[in-house]
Amino acid sequence: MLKYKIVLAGTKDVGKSSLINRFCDNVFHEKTMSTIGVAFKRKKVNLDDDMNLELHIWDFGGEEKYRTLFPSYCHGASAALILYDTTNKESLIDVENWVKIIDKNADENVIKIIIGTKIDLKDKRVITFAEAKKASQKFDFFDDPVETSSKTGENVERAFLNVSKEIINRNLQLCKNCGEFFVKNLKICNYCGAKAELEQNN
Ligand SMILES: Nc1nc2c(ncn2[C@@H]2O[C@H](COP(=O)(O)OP(=O)(O)OP(=O)(O)O)[C@@H](O)[C@H]2O)c(=O)[nH]1
Ligand SMILES: [Mg+2]
Repeated sequence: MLKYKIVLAGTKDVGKSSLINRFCDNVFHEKTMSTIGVAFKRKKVNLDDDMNLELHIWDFGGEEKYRTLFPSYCHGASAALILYDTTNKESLIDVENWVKIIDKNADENVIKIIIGTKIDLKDKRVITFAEAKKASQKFDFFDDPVETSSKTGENVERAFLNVSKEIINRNLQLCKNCGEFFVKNLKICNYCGAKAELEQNN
């Protein structure tokens, strides 16, 4: 089973741990404890074509004092999910700070994706999809923002599936000889030994 590391970032209380809990355990709590330092969960994801992978999901306390931990955990991450809270303007402004840390510390081809949270709180919404999309274009995020609710579960799975598919896109290649997926960097299919053909988008 292929294993990929992903990290979640975002302002305190933006809903990082809640998103992970909904995705991994299908639960939601109105009251949560702030994450102290770092937390970790794994989750198997099944994609089309019998493609399975395991996500190793790292969660960080958004409190200022824990931010110093974040850079060292960026190393080796295939994707970084940066969250903003659709009911909190500052959380979208803070996205830039997280992007800077990720750009400085993560691998060059890390997938950055922006995720809005708490869309069930419709009356409290202060950030439109268009505003978030602007940020996503400015900071070179992969794809449009995905707006989620960990309370109702809306779009939570979609957010992680989008990321998983892109991880596969960037890291694996379909062997034209035997039809298996192999790790692109190997440049040779580790199932049948065929030499990899260069992909057009590379
Ligand atoms: N209504 C609603 N509340 C949410 C949602 N997601 C999170 N919350 C609430 O927001 C609060 C903070 O959620 P957490 O998941 O602990 O936030 P966090 O980003 O992990 O916070 P730190 O660990 O302190 O950085 C909790 O009271 C959650 O119940 C959501 O989708 N809808
Ligand atoms: Mg947390």
